[in-house]
Amino acid sequence: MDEREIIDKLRQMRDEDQSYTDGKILSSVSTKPLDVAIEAYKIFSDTNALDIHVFKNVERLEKEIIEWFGKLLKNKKTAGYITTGGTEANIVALWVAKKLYPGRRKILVPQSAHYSIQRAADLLDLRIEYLPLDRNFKVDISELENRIDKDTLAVVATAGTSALGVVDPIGEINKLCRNIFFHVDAAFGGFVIPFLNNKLRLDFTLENIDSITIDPHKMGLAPIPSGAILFRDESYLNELKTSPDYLPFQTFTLSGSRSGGSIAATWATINYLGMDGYRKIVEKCMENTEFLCNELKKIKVDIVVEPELNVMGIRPQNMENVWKALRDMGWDILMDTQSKSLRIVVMPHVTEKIIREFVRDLGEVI
Ligand code: 0PR
Repeated sequence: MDEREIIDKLRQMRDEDQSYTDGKILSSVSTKPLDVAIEAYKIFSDTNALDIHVFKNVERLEKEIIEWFGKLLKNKKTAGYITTGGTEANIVALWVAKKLYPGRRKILVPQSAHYSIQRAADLLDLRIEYLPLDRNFKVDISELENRIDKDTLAVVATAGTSALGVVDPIGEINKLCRNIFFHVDAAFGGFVIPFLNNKLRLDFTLENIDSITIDPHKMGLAPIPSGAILFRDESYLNELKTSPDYLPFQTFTLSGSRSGGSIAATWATINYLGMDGYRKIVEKCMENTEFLCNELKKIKVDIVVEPELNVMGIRPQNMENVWKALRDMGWDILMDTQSKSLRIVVMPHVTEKIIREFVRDLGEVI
């Protein structure tokens, strides 16, 4: 095939699938990346972040991203790296936990946690105890307190659950986690909570938080793949250091080769938007979430819990049939069997106009 044929073929295939700009993608946690990020990716597409002796500037860009997160999380000592996403970040967090507390095996995990935690436990031979949720779908804090014992290695909380966008009570959990590893999976909420002007808190001033997962490729709006694992300081990463015989440097990442393109694209996105840019985007998404809630109330569709972030679960009657009919109309929407609800993520591409169209279609279907 020649170049033209290849590009035409791929263009046609891409166009057959949905795009964020046609607006019907309501369940995805990703969105269309910025042009500047795509350009940044191209410039660094031939680089490998593992080869820091060759690509010193990739290391520098990554360091600047981590420093930026340090500002976001109010801790200059923040250390970490860019992963392939939330799954890798969660695995790495629990891997470090295991190194820090050898001999302990139990991890306490809310039932609402992302399935990557279970995979991490499986890989690391840890024993998960699932914690029940309260009526707001947050972890039952008294149950958590009762279950902590000498074998407890780590506690996991989620800041923006995958199904409902619920934020576990991080501040209260923080108080219970002295001498226990405390990991917060803020894969989704990490780029939302710091920009809300309310009482939700997510930063290292909560003194027992050891690590936080935040994904630039979700509400950070960076292209996939880009996740981040962020630790309180450098000492955590030292637990993972290894010196392969043939490499002139030490490495601590779980993946070997890593895309320098992803790092450049993430750097471009955070620098283009800046803290103020993210604040404006989050404000708009929250405004649209509220608008959607109000429109849903008008057609008497139940909302599972009042959304704290730009994610919500809805429970129309005859949910499964409604879901199928919406899908037939081209709406991408996911059904969560645990909370028995349909998930809507109000990403930046889900505009007020799209919300009106969606609610009109939903009303018709009902
Ligand atoms: N932690 C949380 C809280 C998550 O929601 C996710 C992703 C992860 C970790 C894992 O992140 P990676 O996928 O980057 O490894 N969960 C997404 C979600 O449940 C996955 C997804 C993506 C689901 C697109 C649907 C979809 O359309 O929202």
